[in-house]
Amino acid sequence: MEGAGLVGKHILVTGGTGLVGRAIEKVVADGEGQLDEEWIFMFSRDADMMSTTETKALFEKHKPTHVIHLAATVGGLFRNICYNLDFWKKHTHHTHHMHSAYETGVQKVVSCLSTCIFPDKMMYPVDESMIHNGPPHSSNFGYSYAKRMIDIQNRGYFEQHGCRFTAVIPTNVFGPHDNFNIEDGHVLPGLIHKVCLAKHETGSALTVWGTGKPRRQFIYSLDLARLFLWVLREYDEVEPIILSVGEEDEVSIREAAEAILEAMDFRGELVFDTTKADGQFKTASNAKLRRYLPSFQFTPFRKAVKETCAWFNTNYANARK
Ligand code: GFB
Repeated sequence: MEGAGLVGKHILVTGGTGLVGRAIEKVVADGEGQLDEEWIFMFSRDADMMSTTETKALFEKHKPTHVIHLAATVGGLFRNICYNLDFWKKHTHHTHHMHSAYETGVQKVVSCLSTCIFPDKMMYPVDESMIHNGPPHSSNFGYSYAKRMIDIQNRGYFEQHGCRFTAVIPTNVFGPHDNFNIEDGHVLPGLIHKVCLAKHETGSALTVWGTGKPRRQFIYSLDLARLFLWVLREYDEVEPIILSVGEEDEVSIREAAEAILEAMDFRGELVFDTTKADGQFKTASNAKLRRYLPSFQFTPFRKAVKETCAWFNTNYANARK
């Protein structure tokens, strides 16, 4: 949103066309942007954020005062298992934005981590103080170790240069514009796509990978987007913050699959393929978030699943899948 003569913040959103970037764009367009903010949503074709030269040129071109860094290579459990080395390599090069931000005097950078970076076999729930307390789950060690280094750099840029760079740690995000690819994507979009295909085959079942027992704190991308705006404007710590629904709202993979069956009006049976991995335990505490925002309202899970299924049905032809 640009108000004549009022623009004070130039906010660059890298990875602006992904799941979270699109959600931020929507909440800003729906009225949550402020008059003194100009938002720039970057396409991946605008710059390769793994290149120092291209990142520097991007910052020189847009001269942002604030940055939300979402550009990343992401995938569900099964993609992480297959490509740990690639995830590590890509994400260790995904920190050039911080140096360019420092060099060009950016006032604030918010980078995006994920709860899967927490050490495996911890006391649950995990909280922000535990990120570096032990090795991550073996399924995604590449992504996890690389992402942890963003937190190290945030602390370093603050201590050596006084920069206000921070990071958020969302739990499992889902919503419109997700990657609905069955092999590579996360569980909810993957199952939604599978149901969509199964609906066209009579007598077909929905195959859920693993036992269905792991539990996840799913966060709707539009809720996360609203929290990103709050972090950008008001959260002043360099220490990261977990952005999640409460532990009481954690659901099992079986319950998540049932919510999709209901939303897609699919009557087929649920079948569990227990030859496939279950992944990690990662129940996270949102106590810190609640201390700041005690009355923030999350969209009820089933409502958010319904909206996501409706979006996928409507946008099937062009959805990432
Ligand atoms: O979303 P997801 O792939 O990632 O969920 P994680 C995996 C869980 O869902 C496991 C079960 O318990 C799977 O056994 N599952 C059931 C399925 N059916 C399916 C299906 O069709 N597709 C998928 N993908 N899973 C990721 C990390 O962990 O969390 C990433 O690996 C990332 O790095 C993400 O950070 C947030 O929640 O297990």
